[in-house]
Amino acid sequence: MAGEPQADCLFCKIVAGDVPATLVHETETTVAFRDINPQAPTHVLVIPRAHYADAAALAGADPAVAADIVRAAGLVAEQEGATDSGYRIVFNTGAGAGQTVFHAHAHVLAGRGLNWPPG
Ligand code: DGP
Repeated sequence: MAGEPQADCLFCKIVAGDVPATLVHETETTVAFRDINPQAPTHVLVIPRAHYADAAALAGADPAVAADIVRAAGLVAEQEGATDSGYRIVFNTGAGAGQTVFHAHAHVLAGRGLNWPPG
């Protein structure tokens, strides 16, 4: 069923506490933890507790939780001291765009210059 935990999903296992992660922020609907392969001094992933394959699927099924993700990303950036310097929120969507984990997640990147356009 939509939103239900998936046995083979890495991020569902992190939500359940079955795979360790460095948590930096939690709400009733979201969990944020440090990326295992950081691409910037701050690189945090914000995910919904519920399982959706990507951000668009999440927003279609539960727009309030999609908004919770963006709100949590902003709070993480504030916690990391990145509000004034700026930060980037990225949702890689689809394998062709670099998505490798098919549980919706926002990357929060900060702490260095962020070029545009991205690679
Ligand atoms: P994406 O490529 O957009 O699907 O991002 C997936 C991210 O997940 C990638 O930047 C690396 C991160 N990642 C993969 N496995 C783990 C893990 O076991 N723990 C943590 N903390 N991050 C992981």
